[in-house]
Amino acid sequence: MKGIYRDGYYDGSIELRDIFNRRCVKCGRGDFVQAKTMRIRTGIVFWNLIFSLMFTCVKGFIHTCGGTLKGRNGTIESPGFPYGYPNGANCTWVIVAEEGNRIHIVFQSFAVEEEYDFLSLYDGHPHPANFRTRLTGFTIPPPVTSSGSIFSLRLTSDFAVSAHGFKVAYEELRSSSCGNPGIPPKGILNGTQFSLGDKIRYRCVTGYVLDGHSLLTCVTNAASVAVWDFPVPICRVTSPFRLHG
Ligand SMILES: [Ca+2]
Repeated sequence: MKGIYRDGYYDGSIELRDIFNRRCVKCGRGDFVQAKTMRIRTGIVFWNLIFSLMFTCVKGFIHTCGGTLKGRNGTIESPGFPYGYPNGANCTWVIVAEEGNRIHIVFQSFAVEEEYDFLSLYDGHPHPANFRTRLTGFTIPPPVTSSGSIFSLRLTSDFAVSAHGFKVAYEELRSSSCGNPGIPPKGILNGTQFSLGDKIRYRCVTGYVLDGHSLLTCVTNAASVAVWDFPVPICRVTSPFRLHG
């Protein structure tokens, strides 16, 4: 509150000086000092009132939710899903896996007001140092795997306009599992086993071509953790020039 008060007072002073420069060039010095004192007092009361109201409104406006989740797998839904999350949401979910395991999340639904509401992902506890990415809009994001045994999600929404929200499935990954890497838009995945040595294959629906490796193998990296040897490919629309050429 101290900072807000100071800012409010500072703005008031600037305004007074501005008014004096523009309108009171011909005022007597005594009148000006008296007027200035009165206006400063009025300004302090005014800004105090405005910022007190703002603080009260903002405090009452925030909708907190979320929690800590443990267990080998489960789902998380935004509050009110799929009928819309509340305005002023500030919800944090922290998923805690067994030591040595990772957490793999797969989005089943995603719709938040683009560029005004966000779902932030943290590779660990929800601290800025662990920030991984910020999601917004209406496209289902690809699956995400944590690097450690803790993963956090934070939903924040502004004061107006909602959307369906999100639903995400999470599961613990043992060090010998790569996890389901997901299916890109217009893609088809062949393969249901995602552990060390398993292979999966991608292709695209008619009219689209694969960009990337079609065959992925679950291998061990330098840290003895199971990972896919290549990133998930994407499907690009077939070039019209190639179709007609
Ligand atoms: Ca919103």
